[in-house]
Amino acid sequence: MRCCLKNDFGYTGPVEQVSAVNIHIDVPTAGAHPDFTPLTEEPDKVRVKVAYWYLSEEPYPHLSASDTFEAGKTYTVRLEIEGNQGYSVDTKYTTVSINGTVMTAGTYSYGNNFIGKQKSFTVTSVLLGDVDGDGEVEIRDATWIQRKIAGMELPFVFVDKRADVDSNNEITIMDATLIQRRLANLKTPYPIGETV
Ligand SMILES: [Ca+2]
Ligand SMILES: [Ca+2]
Repeated sequence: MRCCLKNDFGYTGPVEQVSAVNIHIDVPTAGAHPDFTPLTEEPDKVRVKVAYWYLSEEPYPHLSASDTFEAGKTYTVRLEIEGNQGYSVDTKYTTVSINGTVMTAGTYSYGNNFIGKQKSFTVTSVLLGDVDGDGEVEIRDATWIQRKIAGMELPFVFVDKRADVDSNNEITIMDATLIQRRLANLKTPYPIGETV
């Protein structure tokens, strides 16, 4: 849809109303740093910035890029979405999704070609190697990784953080092997069976 709005940059040509903005931001996990560089699927149309991250409890301290998330705490990110030249965003006609979920709430600010959205995340701790999340590390957990790699359906939500035993951000056969080694009482350099 095109109209002739004047946007914030003094641009008076045709302006396309952006109907959907899809944002991807790293979900906070214990020990990880806040993501200050969210990605958008519409980089030609909009820019997305993190205004700030804060801990959602008094006195609501802001986080810096070097801070790490703690398990059991809730954190909130505030995002700013602005249209590039020739494009406009508005809460009236722009749908904002974060990590695939449409944000029906969380609008904290809006204006001429500007939307502010916030989203809270609670950081949960996990037992490293407990792939199925039943509270124990067993040989079955190694099997689940093998099945996952083989592309098979699993009867639970696969959480990478539980299964990525060597923390290389990939789920590989090595992660399954490390669990097997640990269960055979062989030493591994990773805290398998511990809360991370
Ligand atoms: Ca398990
Ligand atoms: Ca891994």
